[in-house]
Amino acid sequence: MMNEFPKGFLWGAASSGPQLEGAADIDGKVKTVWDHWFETEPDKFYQQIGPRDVSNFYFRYKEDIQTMKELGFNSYRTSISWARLLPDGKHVNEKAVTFYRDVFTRLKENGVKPIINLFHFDMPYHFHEKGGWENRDIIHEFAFYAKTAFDYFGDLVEEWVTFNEPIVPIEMGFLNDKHLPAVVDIKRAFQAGFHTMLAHVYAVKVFKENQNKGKIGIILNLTPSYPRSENPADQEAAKWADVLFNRSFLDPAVHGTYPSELKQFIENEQIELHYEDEDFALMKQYTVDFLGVNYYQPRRVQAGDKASNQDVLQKYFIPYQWPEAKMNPHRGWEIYEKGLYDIAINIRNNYSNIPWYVAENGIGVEGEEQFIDSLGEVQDDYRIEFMTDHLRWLQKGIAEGSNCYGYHVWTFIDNWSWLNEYKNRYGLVRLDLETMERHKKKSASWFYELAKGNTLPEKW
Ligand code: BGP
Repeated sequence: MMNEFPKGFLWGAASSGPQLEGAADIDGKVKTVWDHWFETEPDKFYQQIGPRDVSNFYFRYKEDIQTMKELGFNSYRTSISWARLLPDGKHVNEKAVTFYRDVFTRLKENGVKPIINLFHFDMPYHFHEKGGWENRDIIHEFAFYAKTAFDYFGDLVEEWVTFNEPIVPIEMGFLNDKHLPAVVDIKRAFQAGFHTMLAHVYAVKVFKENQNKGKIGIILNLTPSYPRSENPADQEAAKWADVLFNRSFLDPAVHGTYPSELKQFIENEQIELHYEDEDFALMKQYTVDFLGVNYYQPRRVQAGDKASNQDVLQKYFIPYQWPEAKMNPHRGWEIYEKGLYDIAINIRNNYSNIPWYVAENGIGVEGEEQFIDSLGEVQDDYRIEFMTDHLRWLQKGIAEGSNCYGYHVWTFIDNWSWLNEYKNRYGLVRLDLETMERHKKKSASWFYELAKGNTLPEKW
C-alpha cells in the first residue's frame, strides 16, 4: 500500500519522569532543580503549578500502560529520575528499583517496548549546588548513574538514551532564564555543554564496556536552519545557527568530532575551554548506535550584526520572522512540516544514514476544553492534521532512503511542562486537573488506526 510505513515501525509516545511521575518528595526521591526552583520562585511557574502536581504516573502506571496498549503503542519512551534512583548520588533506592522494574515489566507484557532515557532536564539539586554541568566531576557522577541503571534494568530495557535535548538546559539555563542557573554567559554555556557531551560519551563507554545488550543513543532537538534569502550573508547566518544549535551535539554524537566551525567560534569569542587530552579520543570512539530526533519547529535566520556587543550570538545570526509562516499561536512556534523531510535527508546524506526515529513531534494547544463534545471527548482534529502532515513528509524521506524506524508523538497524557505547566496541552489523552482522570481525545482513536494499520488512515 502506498501509505504504508516500513515493517516493524515504532509507534508510540514520549514523556519524561519529571513531567509525568509525580511522587516528587516521597519514597526516597530527593529534590531536582525544578523542585528547588518552585520552592524558591513559584511565580515563575504558570498558574503556580509546581513539579509536585503532575499526572501521578507513579501511582497510576498500571492503568496508564493499559491505555497505551489501547492506543496501539508498540513502544514508549520515558526517563528514569536520577534523584529517585540514586538520592545521594551513591546509594541505590530500592523503592525506585521496584517501581521502575514493574513499569518496564508491564510495558513489555503489554507489547510496548520501553525506550529509556537517563536525563530529561532533571538535575538532582545537590549536584546543581556543586556546580552541575559546570563541574567536571559531574561526568563521573553521571557515568555511575548510567551504570547503575544498566545494571538494575538492563535485563528489561534494550534501548537506552543518555540525554533528551542536551542543548536545552544549556541554551535555556546559560543563555536565558528558563532553566537554572538562569544566567547569560556564553563561556559558562560552552563549558557546561562540553561536560554534558562528555557525560554522554562516558555513559556510552560504560554501556559498551559492560557489554549490555541492546543499543544506546541520544535524543536531539534538531531545528533545521533556513536563511531569509539567497544572500551570502543570510546563508552564512544559517550555517552558524546550524553549527551552534544542531551540529554542536549531533556531530560529536554521531561522528565523534566537533565541527571545525565550532572551534573557530571558540577562538573568535576567546572561550577558554577546559578539557583533558583523552576527552576527544573517547568522543571519537564512543559514538551512538541510533539517534532520536525531536522536531517541533524550524529556525529562520538572517545575517548577523558583526558589530553587536549586546549578545554574542547576534554577531552570527539574527532570528527572522518569515511573513508566510504558519504558526501555532499558543506556543508561538512555527509549523513547518517539510522540516522533517529536510532532517531525514540531512541524516541520510551527512550522518552515515544512521538509524533514527522521530522521538517527539506534537502540538501544544491552549484552551482545549472548548473542543470537548457532548460525550466528553476533545475533538482535536488540528492534532490529527498536524501529525498527518508531518508523517507525509516523513514518508517521503523514508521513500528516498532515510533510515527512519519510528514515530513518537509528544505526548501520551497531557503533562506538566517546565515553566508552562498545563497551559498548552499536547496529549492524545486529556488530563482532568481536578480529578486526575484521563479521557481519550479524538486523536487517540486516530493514532490507534495509524499504529495498527502501520499506514496513514485514508479518511478521518
Ligand atoms: C521538548 C521537551 C519536552 C516537552 C516538549 C514540549 O523540548 O523534550 O519535555 O516539554 O518539548 O515543549 P513545551 O512543553 O515547552 O511546550
